[in-house]
Order: sequence, then structure tokens, then C-alpha cells
Amino acid sequence: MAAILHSIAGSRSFRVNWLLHELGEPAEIVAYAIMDGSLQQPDFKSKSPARRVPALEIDGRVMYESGAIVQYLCEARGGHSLMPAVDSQERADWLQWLHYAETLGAGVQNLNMQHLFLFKDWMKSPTVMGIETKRLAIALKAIEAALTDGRDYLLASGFSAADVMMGFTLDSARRYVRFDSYPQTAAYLERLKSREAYQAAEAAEGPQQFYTQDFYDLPEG
Ligand SMILES: N[C@@H](CCC(=O)N[C@@H](CS)C(=O)NCC(=O)O)C(=O)O
Repeated sequence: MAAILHSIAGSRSFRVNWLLHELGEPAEIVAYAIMDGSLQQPDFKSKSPARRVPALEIDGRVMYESGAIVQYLCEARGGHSLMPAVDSQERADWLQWLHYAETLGAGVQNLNMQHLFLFKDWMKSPTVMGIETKRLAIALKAIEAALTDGRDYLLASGFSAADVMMGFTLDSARRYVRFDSYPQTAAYLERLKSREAYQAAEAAEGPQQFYTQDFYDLPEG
């Protein structure tokens, strides 16, 4: 039986959607919307206590934290090269990148709140927007630095689930930080988006629901 992925198109649930495609085990997608109250339905609340996506029904349980789901799937499934062995030199790096994606993800989430969801100008804080943009730009430097030795992916050994966690995050971060100063990161993101499984996952969930602009500038002043 296929896993059931509770998802909003273009949200962190894309990480799980994409990983399941990389594993050749695509999920059945149950779609929600960010602002229509669907995350507050009682049935969903029982699956995700914070009322957020992703939530994944798999192997007789429900999981609701994207990094944990990605790590669980890598460990529970065999026959793939998405995770270095526990005793590998790269294992600590893999774990760090897997979870560093949420350092970026939190920054993007704060900026989404300011730019997209606090829809009246008086609700927004230009100070918070400026600080969060700067913090995101700083956090992105670690990705650029990791890629400057000419490697194609976060780990020298090749593509892994850490790239799956990071790919969605970078595709959101580029809405707020121009990637002109991050050329390796920009090329890396394009490399990730050209993967067959990435594109299949995108097609499965439909158009992203968050952004109506390619880039969001800081308010003037
Ligand atoms: N750390 C969690 C964060 C989950 C999360 O915040 N998801 C967002 C979408 S990207 C959400 O469901 N937001 C709905 C809300 O905040 O009401 C994870 O990585 O799974």
C-alpha cells in the first residue's frame, strides 16, 4: 500500500514527496491549502499536532517532522545510496546538512510570514524583514562554501538525501536572497531541479501555492 503524504504544494512536504520518488515509492498525496483552514480539520489535527505539513502515513504510523521522515525513510529502506553508512566519514556531515536545511527553513518561514501572510503593510515589520533576510544570507554562505571545491552535491561522494532536504529550501530562499553572490549554490539548485525524481514529485503535487513573484525585495525606507 502506498504511503499517504499530507501536503501543501511548494511546502516542506516537497522534501518527503521528492525523497519517496527517489526511492521509487511515490506517495498518495492528500492536498491542503495554507490559508483555507484545511490544516485545522479535526482529522488532520490527529495526524499532525502542530497542524503542519508534511505528515506521512507510512509503515503503520504517522510521522510529522520532515527531517525525521527523510532520515527514517533512508534508514528503513535499503538498496539506495541516499545515506552514507553509519561508520562512514561522511555520516556526520550528512546528518548536519540534513538538519541544517531547517536553519534555512526557519528563516524562509519568517520571511514568508512577513512578505506573504501579513498582508497589510501595517502588519509587517521592515526591521524584522531586514534582519531575517540578512540572517538567511549568512546561513546560505555555508552551502556556497561547501560547493566551492567543485563538488556537485553537499557530500563529496555524490547525491544524497541531504540534497533532498536542501533543494526545496533553496528554491524558497532564492525568493528573498539574490543568488548572484552564490554562483555555486545557484548551479547546484538547477542541478537538483533537473533530476527526474524532482520533476516527477513536482508534477505529482501540482503548482506551488506560496509565491506570486519570482523575487521579493525588502520594503523601501
Ligand atoms: N520543522 C517542521 C516544520 C513544518 C512546517 O512548519 N510546515 C509548514 C509548511 S512549510 C506548515 O505546515 N505551515 C502551516 C502553518 O504554519 O500554519 C518540518 O520540517 O516538518
